Amino acid sequence: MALYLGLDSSTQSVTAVVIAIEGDTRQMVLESSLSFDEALPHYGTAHGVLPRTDPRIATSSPLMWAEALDVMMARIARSGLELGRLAAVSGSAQQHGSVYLNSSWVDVVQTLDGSRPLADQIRNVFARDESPIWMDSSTAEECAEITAAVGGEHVLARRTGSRAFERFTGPQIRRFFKQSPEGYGATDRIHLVSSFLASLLSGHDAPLDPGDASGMNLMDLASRDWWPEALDATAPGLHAKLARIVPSSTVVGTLSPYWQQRYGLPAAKVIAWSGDNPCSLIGTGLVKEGRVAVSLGTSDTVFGLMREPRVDVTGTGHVFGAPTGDYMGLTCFQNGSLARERVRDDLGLNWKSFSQALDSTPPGGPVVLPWFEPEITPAVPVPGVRRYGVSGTSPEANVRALVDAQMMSMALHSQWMGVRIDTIHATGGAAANRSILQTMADVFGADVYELSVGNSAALGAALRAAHAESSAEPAGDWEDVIRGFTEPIARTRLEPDRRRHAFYRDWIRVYGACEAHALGRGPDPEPLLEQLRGRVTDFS
Ligand code: ADP
Ligand code: XUL
Repeated sequence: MALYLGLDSSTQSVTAVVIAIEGDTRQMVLESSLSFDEALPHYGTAHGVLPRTDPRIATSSPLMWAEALDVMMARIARSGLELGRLAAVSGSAQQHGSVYLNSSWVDVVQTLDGSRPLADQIRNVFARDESPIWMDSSTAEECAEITAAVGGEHVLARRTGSRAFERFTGPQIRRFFKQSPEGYGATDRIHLVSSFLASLLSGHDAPLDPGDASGMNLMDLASRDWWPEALDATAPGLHAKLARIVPSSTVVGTLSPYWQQRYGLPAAKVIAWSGDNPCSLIGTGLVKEGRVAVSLGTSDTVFGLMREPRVDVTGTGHVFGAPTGDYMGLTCFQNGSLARERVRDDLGLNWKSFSQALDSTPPGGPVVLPWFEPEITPAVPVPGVRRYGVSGTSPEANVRALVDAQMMSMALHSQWMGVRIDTIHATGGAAANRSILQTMADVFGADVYELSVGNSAALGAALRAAHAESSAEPAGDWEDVIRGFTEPIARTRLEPDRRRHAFYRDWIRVYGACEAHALGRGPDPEPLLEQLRGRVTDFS
Protein backbone atom coordinates (compact mmCIF):
# COMPACT_ATOMS: atom_id res chain seq x y z
CA MET A 1 0.00 0.00 0.00
CA ALA A 2 1.45 3.38 -1.03
CA LEU A 3 0.93 6.53 1.02
CA TYR A 4 0.58 10.03 -0.44
CA LEU A 5 0.83 13.23 1.57
CA GLY A 6 -0.97 16.45 0.69
CA LEU A 7 -0.19 19.64 2.61
CA ASP A 8 -2.19 22.85 2.49
CA SER A 9 -0.70 26.10 3.75
CA SER A 10 -3.79 28.31 3.83
CA THR A 11 -4.47 31.77 5.20
CA GLN A 12 -5.12 30.67 8.76
CA SER A 13 -3.66 27.20 9.11
CA VAL A 14 -1.65 24.34 7.72
CA THR A 15 -3.35 21.02 7.08
CA ALA A 16 -2.02 17.58 6.19
CA VAL A 17 -3.95 14.75 4.57
CA VAL A 18 -2.43 11.31 3.99
CA ILE A 19 -4.19 8.87 1.68
CA ALA A 20 -3.44 5.19 1.19
CA ILE A 21 -3.96 3.50 -2.17
CA GLU A 22 -3.59 -0.14 -3.12
CA GLY A 23 -5.62 -1.26 -6.10
CA ASP A 24 -9.25 -0.70 -5.20
CA THR A 25 -8.53 -0.04 -1.54
CA ARG A 26 -8.34 3.67 -1.01
CA GLN A 27 -8.65 5.45 2.28
CA MET A 28 -7.72 8.60 4.07
CA VAL A 29 -5.46 7.64 6.97
CA LEU A 30 -4.54 11.02 8.46
CA GLU A 31 -6.09 14.48 8.54
CA SER A 32 -4.53 17.06 10.81
CA SER A 33 -4.54 20.87 11.06
CA LEU A 34 -2.75 23.49 13.05
CA SER A 35 -3.77 27.11 13.30
CA PHE A 36 -1.00 29.70 12.87
CA ASP A 37 -2.41 32.02 15.56
CA GLU A 38 -2.67 29.25 18.15
CA ALA A 39 0.31 27.03 17.36
CA LEU A 40 2.80 29.81 16.60
CA PRO A 41 1.65 32.80 18.70
CA HIS A 42 5.14 34.38 18.69
CA TYR A 43 4.48 35.69 15.16
CA GLY A 44 1.52 37.74 16.49
CA THR A 45 -0.84 36.99 13.60
CA ALA A 46 -4.62 37.37 13.75
CA HIS A 47 -6.33 34.91 11.42
CA GLY A 48 -2.90 34.34 9.86
CA VAL A 49 -2.36 38.04 9.04
CA LEU A 50 0.28 40.26 10.66
CA PRO A 51 -0.97 43.31 12.62
CA ARG A 52 -2.07 46.14 10.32
CA THR A 53 -3.63 49.56 10.52
CA ASP A 54 -4.37 50.24 6.85
CA PRO A 55 -7.18 47.87 5.76
CA ARG A 56 -5.72 47.75 2.25
CA ILE A 57 -2.46 46.20 3.40
CA ALA A 58 -2.30 42.52 4.36
CA THR A 59 0.92 40.62 4.93
CA SER A 60 2.02 37.44 6.62
CA SER A 61 5.30 35.87 7.67
CA PRO A 62 7.06 33.45 5.32
CA LEU A 63 9.19 32.31 8.27
CA MET A 64 5.97 31.35 10.06
CA TRP A 65 4.80 29.28 7.08
CA ALA A 66 8.15 27.45 7.12
CA GLU A 67 8.00 26.83 10.87
CA ALA A 68 4.43 25.59 10.57
CA LEU A 69 5.54 23.16 7.85
CA ASP A 70 8.29 21.89 10.17
CA VAL A 71 5.87 21.43 13.09
CA MET A 72 3.40 19.63 10.83
CA MET A 73 6.05 17.28 9.40
CA ALA A 74 7.12 16.44 12.98
CA ARG A 75 3.51 15.63 13.78
CA ILE A 76 3.20 13.40 10.71
CA ALA A 77 6.44 11.62 11.62
CA ARG A 78 4.99 10.84 15.07
CA SER A 79 1.61 9.73 13.70
CA GLY A 80 2.38 6.02 13.80
CA LEU A 81 1.81 5.66 10.05
CA GLU A 82 4.19 3.38 8.20
CA LEU A 83 5.95 6.29 6.54
CA GLY A 84 8.49 4.09 4.79
CA ARG A 85 5.61 3.63 2.34
CA LEU A 86 5.33 7.35 1.62
CA ALA A 87 5.66 7.48 -2.16
CA ALA A 88 5.02 11.13 -2.95
CA VAL A 89 4.20 14.50 -1.41
CA SER A 90 2.57 17.54 -2.93
CA GLY A 91 1.11 20.71 -1.60
CA SER A 92 -1.35 23.52 -1.89
CA ALA A 93 -0.97 27.08 -0.69
CA GLN A 94 -2.97 30.28 -0.47
CA GLN A 95 -2.65 31.88 -3.89
CA HIS A 96 -0.95 35.11 -4.98
CA GLY A 97 1.27 35.64 -1.88
CA SER A 98 4.94 36.24 -2.68
CA VAL A 99 8.22 35.47 -0.89
CA TYR A 100 11.34 37.59 -1.57
CA LEU A 101 14.66 35.79 -1.13
CA ASN A 102 18.23 37.06 -1.16
CA SER A 103 21.42 35.64 -2.66
CA SER A 104 21.96 33.23 0.26
CA TRP A 105 18.71 31.35 -0.41
CA VAL A 106 19.86 28.75 -2.90
CA ASP A 107 22.84 27.66 -0.79
CA VAL A 108 20.90 27.65 2.45
CA VAL A 109 18.01 25.60 1.08
CA GLN A 110 20.42 23.05 -0.37
CA THR A 111 22.35 22.55 2.86
CA LEU A 112 19.68 22.43 5.57
CA ASP A 113 21.00 20.62 8.63
CA GLY A 114 18.69 17.97 10.09
CA SER A 115 19.93 18.56 13.63
CA ARG A 116 18.54 22.10 13.87
CA PRO A 117 15.00 23.48 13.43
CA LEU A 118 14.19 24.80 9.95
CA ALA A 119 13.20 28.32 11.04
CA ASP A 120 16.56 28.93 12.77
CA GLN A 121 18.39 28.11 9.55
CA ILE A 122 16.40 30.18 7.09
CA ARG A 123 15.92 33.29 9.21
CA ASN A 124 18.36 35.32 7.08
CA VAL A 125 17.36 34.23 3.56
CA PHE A 126 14.62 36.83 3.14
CA ALA A 127 15.09 40.07 1.19
CA ARG A 128 11.75 41.08 2.69
CA ASP A 129 10.56 39.71 6.04
CA GLU A 130 6.87 40.08 5.26
CA SER A 131 4.96 38.58 2.36
CA PRO A 132 2.01 40.41 0.83
CA ILE A 133 -0.94 38.00 0.70
CA TRP A 134 -4.18 37.66 -1.27
CA MET A 135 -6.08 39.97 1.12
CA ASP A 136 -3.89 42.94 0.15
CA SER A 137 -5.62 45.55 -2.00
CA SER A 138 -3.04 48.33 -1.92
CA THR A 139 -1.80 48.14 -5.52
CA ALA A 140 -4.50 49.93 -7.56
CA GLU A 141 -1.89 52.31 -8.99
CA GLU A 142 0.42 49.47 -10.05
CA CYS A 143 -2.53 47.62 -11.64
CA ALA A 144 -3.29 50.70 -13.74
CA GLU A 145 0.37 51.08 -14.77
CA ILE A 146 0.75 47.44 -15.81
CA THR A 147 -2.57 47.51 -17.68
CA ALA A 148 -1.56 50.61 -19.62
CA ALA A 149 1.90 49.24 -20.41
CA VAL A 150 0.62 46.00 -21.97
CA GLY A 151 -2.09 47.74 -24.03
CA GLY A 152 -5.21 47.65 -21.88
CA GLU A 153 -7.26 45.31 -19.71
CA HIS A 154 -8.58 43.28 -22.65
CA VAL A 155 -5.05 42.41 -23.74
CA LEU A 156 -3.96 41.54 -20.21
CA ALA A 157 -7.07 39.45 -19.49
CA ARG A 158 -6.93 37.52 -22.77
CA ARG A 159 -3.25 36.83 -22.39
CA THR A 160 -3.00 36.00 -18.67
CA GLY A 161 -6.56 34.91 -17.83
CA SER A 162 -7.31 37.94 -15.63
CA ARG A 163 -7.26 41.70 -15.92
CA ALA A 164 -5.02 43.33 -13.31
CA PHE A 165 -6.01 42.59 -9.71
CA GLU A 166 -4.55 44.23 -6.63
CA ARG A 167 -3.75 40.95 -4.88
CA PHE A 168 -2.11 39.33 -7.92
CA THR A 169 1.62 38.86 -7.60
CA GLY A 170 2.74 41.03 -10.55
CA PRO A 171 1.20 44.26 -9.17
CA GLN A 172 2.55 43.33 -5.72
CA ILE A 173 6.06 42.90 -7.14
CA ARG A 174 5.81 46.23 -8.93
CA ARG A 175 4.80 47.99 -5.70
CA PHE A 176 7.77 46.47 -3.86
CA PHE A 177 10.08 47.55 -6.68
CA LYS A 178 8.70 51.12 -6.52
CA GLN A 179 8.65 51.39 -2.74
CA SER A 180 11.95 49.69 -2.04
CA PRO A 181 14.24 49.63 -5.07
CA GLU A 182 17.09 48.46 -2.78
CA GLY A 183 14.97 45.61 -1.39
CA TYR A 184 13.96 44.62 -4.91
CA GLY A 185 17.60 44.83 -6.01
CA ALA A 186 18.64 42.57 -3.14
CA THR A 187 16.04 39.98 -4.21
CA ASP A 188 17.47 37.08 -6.18
CA ARG A 189 14.36 34.94 -6.26
CA ILE A 190 10.64 35.65 -5.91
CA HIS A 191 8.55 32.61 -5.04
CA LEU A 192 4.86 32.05 -4.55
CA VAL A 193 3.91 30.54 -1.19
CA SER A 194 3.49 27.21 -3.00
CA SER A 195 6.89 27.11 -4.71
CA PHE A 196 8.64 28.46 -1.59
CA LEU A 197 7.33 25.55 0.49
CA ALA A 198 8.04 23.04 -2.30
CA SER A 199 11.63 24.33 -2.28
CA LEU A 200 11.94 23.75 1.47
CA LEU A 201 10.67 20.19 1.07
CA SER A 202 12.86 19.27 -1.87
CA GLY A 203 15.98 21.11 -0.70
CA HIS A 204 16.44 23.11 -3.87
CA ASP A 205 14.92 26.08 -5.62
CA ALA A 206 11.65 24.59 -6.95
CA PRO A 207 9.61 25.61 -10.01
CA LEU A 208 6.03 26.93 -10.09
CA ASP A 209 3.02 25.18 -11.59
CA PRO A 210 0.66 26.89 -14.08
CA GLY A 211 -2.28 26.72 -11.62
CA ASP A 212 -0.61 29.07 -9.19
CA ALA A 213 1.50 31.00 -11.73
CA SER A 214 -1.71 32.10 -13.48
CA GLY A 215 -2.59 34.10 -10.34
CA MET A 216 0.23 36.55 -11.00
CA ASN A 217 -0.79 38.56 -14.11
CA LEU A 218 2.55 37.39 -15.52
CA MET A 219 1.91 34.03 -17.21
CA ASP A 220 0.81 33.51 -20.78
CA LEU A 221 -2.17 31.21 -20.34
CA ALA A 222 -1.78 29.59 -23.76
CA SER A 223 1.92 28.73 -23.57
CA ARG A 224 1.98 28.31 -19.76
CA ASP A 225 5.22 30.26 -19.69
CA TRP A 226 6.16 33.77 -18.57
CA TRP A 227 4.80 36.51 -20.85
CA PRO A 228 7.71 38.87 -21.56
CA GLU A 229 5.53 41.99 -22.06
CA ALA A 230 3.96 41.52 -18.63
CA LEU A 231 7.36 40.96 -17.02
CA ASP A 232 8.66 44.16 -18.62
CA ALA A 233 5.57 46.09 -17.52
CA THR A 234 6.02 44.90 -13.94
CA ALA A 235 9.63 45.45 -12.87
CA PRO A 236 13.10 45.49 -14.45
CA GLY A 237 15.12 42.29 -14.47
CA LEU A 238 12.13 40.29 -13.28
CA HIS A 239 12.64 37.23 -15.47
CA ALA A 240 15.90 36.34 -13.73
CA LYS A 241 14.17 36.53 -10.34
CA LEU A 242 11.45 34.05 -11.25
CA ALA A 243 11.69 30.26 -11.26
CA ARG A 244 10.50 28.12 -14.18
CA ILE A 245 6.90 27.13 -14.73
CA VAL A 246 6.49 23.35 -15.14
CA PRO A 247 3.42 21.12 -15.62
CA SER A 248 1.58 20.53 -12.32
CA SER A 249 2.43 16.83 -12.34
CA THR A 250 6.20 17.41 -12.47
CA VAL A 251 8.41 15.59 -9.97
CA VAL A 252 10.54 18.45 -8.65
CA GLY A 253 12.77 16.32 -6.42
CA THR A 254 12.63 14.14 -3.34
CA LEU A 255 12.23 14.96 0.35
CA SER A 256 15.62 16.48 1.14
CA PRO A 257 18.16 15.08 3.64
CA TYR A 258 16.82 17.57 6.21
CA TRP A 259 13.47 15.75 6.44
CA GLN A 260 15.10 12.34 6.24
CA GLN A 261 17.57 13.06 9.05
CA ARG A 262 15.30 15.06 11.28
CA TYR A 263 12.13 12.97 11.09
CA GLY A 264 13.23 9.67 9.54
CA LEU A 265 11.10 10.28 6.46
CA PRO A 266 11.96 8.47 3.21
CA ALA A 267 13.20 10.11 0.00
CA ALA A 268 9.60 10.36 -1.26
CA LYS A 269 9.03 12.23 -4.52
CA VAL A 270 8.06 15.87 -4.19
CA ILE A 271 5.54 16.95 -6.82
CA ALA A 272 5.19 20.61 -7.84
CA TRP A 273 2.90 22.49 -5.43
CA SER A 274 -0.08 24.50 -6.65
CA GLY A 275 -2.57 27.07 -5.38
CA ASP A 276 -5.33 26.13 -2.95
CA ASN A 277 -8.07 26.63 -5.50
CA PRO A 278 -6.47 24.51 -8.27
CA CYS A 279 -5.85 21.81 -5.64
CA SER A 280 -9.44 22.07 -4.41
CA LEU A 281 -10.63 21.58 -7.97
CA ILE A 282 -9.11 18.09 -7.80
CA GLY A 283 -10.09 17.53 -4.15
CA THR A 284 -13.74 18.26 -4.95
CA GLY A 285 -13.62 15.83 -7.87
CA LEU A 286 -14.14 18.42 -10.61
CA VAL A 287 -11.94 16.81 -13.25
CA LYS A 288 -14.67 17.22 -15.90
CA GLU A 289 -16.62 20.25 -17.07
CA GLY A 290 -20.19 20.80 -15.87
CA ARG A 291 -20.30 21.10 -12.10
CA VAL A 292 -18.96 23.80 -9.81
CA ALA A 293 -17.59 23.83 -6.31
CA VAL A 294 -18.09 26.53 -3.73
CA SER A 295 -15.37 26.81 -1.11
CA LEU A 296 -16.37 28.62 2.08
CA GLY A 297 -12.91 29.13 3.60
CA THR A 298 -11.33 32.40 4.71
CA SER A 299 -12.21 33.55 1.20
CA ASP A 300 -15.35 32.27 -0.47
CA THR A 301 -14.67 31.02 -3.99
CA VAL A 302 -16.75 29.54 -6.81
CA PHE A 303 -14.87 27.49 -9.37
CA GLY A 304 -15.15 24.84 -12.03
CA LEU A 305 -13.10 23.16 -14.72
CA MET A 306 -13.10 24.63 -18.25
CA ARG A 307 -11.90 22.78 -21.33
CA GLU A 308 -11.38 26.04 -23.21
CA PRO A 309 -10.58 29.36 -21.52
CA ARG A 310 -13.56 31.75 -21.45
CA VAL A 311 -12.11 34.91 -19.98
CA ASP A 312 -14.08 37.47 -17.92
CA VAL A 313 -12.53 40.49 -19.60
CA THR A 314 -14.17 43.25 -17.56
CA GLY A 315 -15.52 41.48 -14.48
CA THR A 316 -13.78 39.92 -11.51
CA GLY A 317 -13.53 36.33 -12.76
CA HIS A 318 -10.23 34.58 -13.43
CA VAL A 319 -9.07 31.76 -15.64
CA PHE A 320 -6.28 29.71 -14.10
CA GLY A 321 -4.44 26.67 -15.40
CA ALA A 322 -6.04 23.52 -13.92
CA PRO A 323 -3.77 20.75 -12.59
CA THR A 324 -5.33 18.41 -15.17
CA GLY A 325 -3.80 20.46 -17.98
CA ASP A 326 -7.20 22.10 -18.69
CA TYR A 327 -8.35 25.46 -17.36
CA MET A 328 -10.46 26.53 -14.42
CA GLY A 329 -12.75 29.50 -13.93
CA LEU A 330 -12.81 31.11 -10.50
CA THR A 331 -14.40 34.04 -8.73
CA CYS A 332 -13.14 35.05 -5.28
CA PHE A 333 -14.91 36.94 -2.50
CA GLN A 334 -12.89 38.43 0.32
CA ASN A 335 -15.70 38.92 2.86
CA GLY A 336 -16.31 35.21 3.43
CA SER A 337 -15.78 33.40 6.72
CA LEU A 338 -14.34 36.37 8.54
CA ALA A 339 -17.47 38.41 7.74
CA ARG A 340 -19.64 35.55 9.03
CA GLU A 341 -17.52 35.39 12.19
CA ARG A 342 -17.79 39.13 12.63
CA VAL A 343 -21.61 39.13 12.47
CA ARG A 344 -21.70 36.05 14.72
CA ASP A 345 -19.50 37.75 17.32
CA ASP A 346 -21.17 41.19 17.10
CA LEU A 347 -24.50 39.55 17.85
CA GLY A 348 -23.05 37.41 20.65
CA LEU A 349 -23.89 34.17 18.86
CA ASN A 350 -22.08 30.87 18.34
CA TRP A 351 -22.35 28.79 15.16
CA LYS A 352 -25.35 26.92 16.56
CA SER A 353 -27.35 30.04 17.38
CA PHE A 354 -26.12 31.66 14.13
CA SER A 355 -27.65 28.72 12.25
CA GLN A 356 -30.85 28.91 14.30
CA ALA A 357 -31.14 32.61 13.44
CA LEU A 358 -30.73 31.76 9.78
CA ASP A 359 -33.27 28.94 9.88
CA SER A 360 -35.86 30.99 11.72
CA THR A 361 -35.72 34.07 9.47
CA PRO A 362 -37.21 34.11 5.97
CA PRO A 363 -35.54 36.05 3.15
CA GLY A 364 -36.83 39.43 2.06
CA GLY A 365 -35.67 41.67 4.93
CA PRO A 366 -32.98 44.31 4.55
CA VAL A 367 -30.24 43.99 1.97
CA VAL A 368 -26.85 44.28 3.65
CA LEU A 369 -23.69 44.45 1.58
CA PRO A 370 -21.12 42.91 3.97
CA TRP A 371 -18.02 44.78 2.87
CA PHE A 372 -16.26 44.76 6.24
CA GLU A 373 -12.94 44.51 4.38
CA PRO A 374 -12.14 45.80 0.88
CA GLU A 375 -14.03 43.44 -1.43
CA ILE A 376 -12.62 41.66 -4.48
CA THR A 377 -16.00 40.81 -6.06
CA PRO A 378 -17.43 43.27 -6.84
CA ALA A 379 -14.40 45.55 -6.57
CA VAL A 380 -14.88 47.69 -3.44
CA PRO A 381 -11.64 49.49 -2.58
CA VAL A 382 -12.96 51.38 0.44
CA PRO A 383 -14.57 49.05 2.96
CA GLY A 384 -17.85 49.77 4.72
CA VAL A 385 -21.07 47.83 5.24
CA ARG A 386 -23.97 49.24 3.19
CA ARG A 387 -27.61 48.68 4.24
CA TYR A 388 -30.81 49.02 2.23
CA GLY A 389 -34.40 48.57 3.37
CA VAL A 390 -35.95 48.35 6.80
CA SER A 391 -33.82 49.54 9.69
CA GLY A 392 -33.86 48.48 13.33
CA THR A 393 -34.33 44.85 12.41
CA SER A 394 -33.75 41.89 14.69
CA PRO A 395 -30.34 40.19 15.11
CA GLU A 396 -31.78 37.22 13.24
CA ALA A 397 -32.52 39.41 10.22
CA ASN A 398 -28.88 40.49 10.12
CA VAL A 399 -27.69 36.91 9.92
CA ARG A 400 -30.18 36.16 7.14
CA ALA A 401 -29.22 39.34 5.28
CA LEU A 402 -25.51 38.50 5.49
CA VAL A 403 -25.74 34.94 4.21
CA ASP A 404 -28.30 35.89 1.55
CA ALA A 405 -26.04 38.66 0.28
CA GLN A 406 -23.01 36.37 0.17
CA MET A 407 -24.88 33.68 -1.76
CA MET A 408 -26.58 36.08 -4.17
CA SER A 409 -23.26 37.78 -4.88
CA MET A 410 -21.74 34.40 -5.67
CA ALA A 411 -24.63 33.44 -7.95
CA LEU A 412 -24.53 36.78 -9.75
CA HIS A 413 -20.78 36.94 -10.22
CA SER A 414 -20.29 33.36 -11.37
CA GLN A 415 -22.56 33.75 -14.39
CA TRP A 416 -19.60 34.70 -16.58
CA MET A 417 -18.35 31.09 -16.43
CA GLY A 418 -21.28 30.11 -18.64
CA VAL A 419 -21.99 26.93 -16.67
CA ARG A 420 -25.54 25.94 -15.78
CA ILE A 421 -25.16 25.36 -12.07
CA ASP A 422 -27.48 22.58 -10.99
CA THR A 423 -25.09 20.74 -8.67
CA ILE A 424 -22.63 22.27 -6.23
CA HIS A 425 -19.86 20.51 -4.31
CA ALA A 426 -19.42 22.45 -1.06
CA THR A 427 -16.12 22.59 0.77
CA GLY A 428 -14.12 24.74 3.22
CA GLY A 429 -14.64 25.30 6.96
CA ALA A 430 -18.14 26.79 6.70
CA ALA A 431 -19.40 23.90 4.55
CA ALA A 432 -19.92 22.18 7.93
CA ASN A 433 -22.88 24.53 8.37
CA ARG A 434 -26.03 22.98 6.88
CA SER A 435 -28.08 26.16 7.28
CA ILE A 436 -25.62 28.11 5.14
CA LEU A 437 -25.60 25.30 2.57
CA GLN A 438 -29.43 25.28 2.45
CA THR A 439 -29.36 28.99 1.63
CA MET A 440 -26.83 28.23 -1.11
CA ALA A 441 -29.18 25.58 -2.54
CA ASP A 442 -32.16 27.96 -2.41
CA VAL A 443 -30.35 30.90 -4.01
CA PHE A 444 -28.61 28.93 -6.79
CA GLY A 445 -31.57 26.58 -7.33
CA ALA A 446 -29.03 23.76 -7.21
CA ASP A 447 -28.48 20.55 -5.27
CA VAL A 448 -25.67 21.07 -2.77
CA TYR A 449 -23.51 18.19 -1.56
CA GLU A 450 -20.92 17.89 1.12
CA LEU A 451 -17.79 15.89 0.40
CA SER A 452 -16.37 13.18 2.63
CA VAL A 453 -13.12 15.09 3.11
CA GLY A 454 -13.67 18.70 4.17
CA ASN A 455 -10.06 19.69 3.53
CA SER A 456 -10.39 19.56 -0.23
CA ALA A 457 -7.22 21.56 -0.94
CA ALA A 458 -5.00 19.19 1.09
CA LEU A 459 -6.83 16.18 -0.33
CA GLY A 460 -6.39 17.58 -3.84
CA ALA A 461 -2.67 17.94 -3.18
CA ALA A 462 -2.47 14.30 -2.00
CA LEU A 463 -4.38 13.18 -5.10
CA ARG A 464 -2.08 15.23 -7.32
CA ALA A 465 0.86 13.45 -5.67
CA ALA A 466 -0.78 10.07 -6.36
CA HIS A 467 -1.55 11.02 -9.95
CA ALA A 468 1.94 12.27 -10.71
CA GLU A 469 3.62 9.32 -9.07
CA SER A 470 1.42 6.67 -10.62
CA SER A 471 1.30 7.81 -14.22
CA ALA A 472 4.28 7.66 -16.52
CA GLU A 473 2.58 10.22 -18.74
CA PRO A 474 1.36 13.56 -17.38
CA ALA A 475 -2.02 12.67 -18.86
CA GLY A 476 -2.89 9.89 -16.39
CA ASP A 477 -6.49 8.93 -15.78
CA TRP A 478 -7.76 11.48 -13.28
CA GLU A 479 -11.11 9.75 -12.83
CA ASP A 480 -9.29 6.68 -11.66
CA VAL A 481 -7.04 8.58 -9.25
CA ILE A 482 -9.84 10.50 -7.52
CA ARG A 483 -12.18 7.47 -7.31
CA GLY A 484 -13.28 6.71 -3.77
CA PHE A 485 -12.13 10.05 -2.36
CA THR A 486 -14.09 12.90 -3.90
CA GLU A 487 -17.58 11.55 -4.59
CA PRO A 488 -20.18 13.80 -2.98
CA ILE A 489 -21.98 12.08 -0.11
CA ALA A 490 -25.46 11.26 -1.40
CA ARG A 491 -27.12 11.52 2.01
CA THR A 492 -25.85 15.07 2.49
CA ARG A 493 -27.74 16.36 -0.54
CA LEU A 494 -29.67 19.55 0.12
CA GLU A 495 -32.32 20.33 -2.47
CA PRO A 496 -33.51 23.85 -3.20
CA ASP A 497 -36.88 24.79 -1.77
CA ARG A 498 -38.88 25.63 -4.90
CA ARG A 499 -40.79 28.55 -3.41
CA ARG A 500 -37.69 30.09 -1.90
CA HIS A 501 -35.75 29.71 -5.12
CA ALA A 502 -38.56 31.41 -7.05
CA PHE A 503 -38.37 34.27 -4.56
CA TYR A 504 -34.57 34.56 -4.82
CA ARG A 505 -34.78 34.72 -8.61
CA ASP A 506 -36.52 38.08 -8.14
CA TRP A 507 -34.68 39.10 -4.99
CA ILE A 508 -31.32 38.76 -6.73
CA ARG A 509 -32.42 41.66 -8.97
CA VAL A 510 -32.92 43.73 -5.84
CA TYR A 511 -29.53 42.62 -4.56
CA GLY A 512 -27.95 43.53 -7.93
CA ALA A 513 -29.64 46.96 -7.86
CA CYS A 514 -28.35 47.61 -4.31
CA GLU A 515 -24.85 46.57 -5.36
CA ALA A 516 -24.96 48.84 -8.43
CA HIS A 517 -26.20 51.76 -6.32
CA ALA A 518 -23.55 51.22 -3.65
CA LEU A 519 -20.89 51.24 -6.36
CA GLY A 520 -22.28 54.48 -7.80
CA ARG A 521 -23.49 52.76 -10.96
CA GLY A 522 -27.24 52.65 -10.51
CA PRO A 523 -30.36 54.48 -9.25
CA ASP A 524 -31.83 54.28 -5.76
CA PRO A 525 -32.97 50.66 -5.33
CA GLU A 526 -35.57 51.38 -2.62
CA PRO A 527 -38.62 51.47 -4.98
CA LEU A 528 -37.69 48.05 -6.41
CA LEU A 529 -37.03 46.76 -2.93
CA GLU A 530 -40.46 47.88 -1.71
CA GLN A 531 -42.19 46.51 -4.78
CA LEU A 532 -40.70 43.06 -4.29
CA ARG A 533 -41.04 43.05 -0.54
CA GLY A 534 -44.78 43.16 -1.15
CA ARG A 535 -44.39 39.75 -2.77
CA VAL A 536 -42.69 38.17 0.25
CA THR A 537 -44.64 35.06 1.01
CA ASP A 538 -44.94 33.05 4.16
CA PHE A 539 -42.10 30.57 3.85
CA SER A 540 -42.83 28.72 7.08
P1 ADP B 1 -8.76 28.46 5.13
O1 ADP B 1 -8.46 27.16 4.41
O2 ADP B 1 -8.96 29.61 4.22
O3 ADP B 1 -7.78 28.77 6.23
P2 ADP B 1 -11.00 26.95 6.19
O4 ADP B 1 -11.55 26.33 4.96
O5 ADP B 1 -10.24 26.09 7.14
O6 ADP B 1 -10.16 28.26 5.85
O7 ADP B 1 -12.23 27.60 6.96
C1 ADP B 1 -12.04 28.28 8.17
C2 ADP B 1 -13.32 29.02 8.52
O8 ADP B 1 -14.40 28.10 8.66
C3 ADP B 1 -13.24 29.72 9.86
O9 ADP B 1 -12.74 31.04 9.69
C4 ADP B 1 -14.70 29.68 10.36
O10 ADP B 1 -15.29 30.96 10.23
C5 ADP B 1 -15.41 28.75 9.40
N1 ADP B 1 -16.26 27.76 10.09
C6 ADP B 1 -15.88 26.69 10.81
N2 ADP B 1 -16.97 26.04 11.31
C7 ADP B 1 -18.07 26.72 10.91
C8 ADP B 1 -19.49 26.57 11.09
N3 ADP B 1 -20.01 25.58 11.80
N4 ADP B 1 -20.30 27.48 10.51
C9 ADP B 1 -19.80 28.49 9.76
N5 ADP B 1 -18.47 28.68 9.56
C10 ADP B 1 -17.61 27.81 10.13
C1 XUL C 1 -8.10 33.19 -5.04
C2 XUL C 1 -7.80 33.87 -3.75
C3 XUL C 1 -8.03 33.13 -2.48
C4 XUL C 1 -6.70 32.59 -1.94
C5 XUL C 1 -6.80 32.15 -0.49
O1 XUL C 1 -7.90 33.99 -6.15
O2 XUL C 1 -7.34 34.98 -3.72
O3 XUL C 1 -8.96 32.11 -2.63
O4 XUL C 1 -6.23 31.55 -2.75
O5 XUL C 1 -7.51 31.03 -0.30
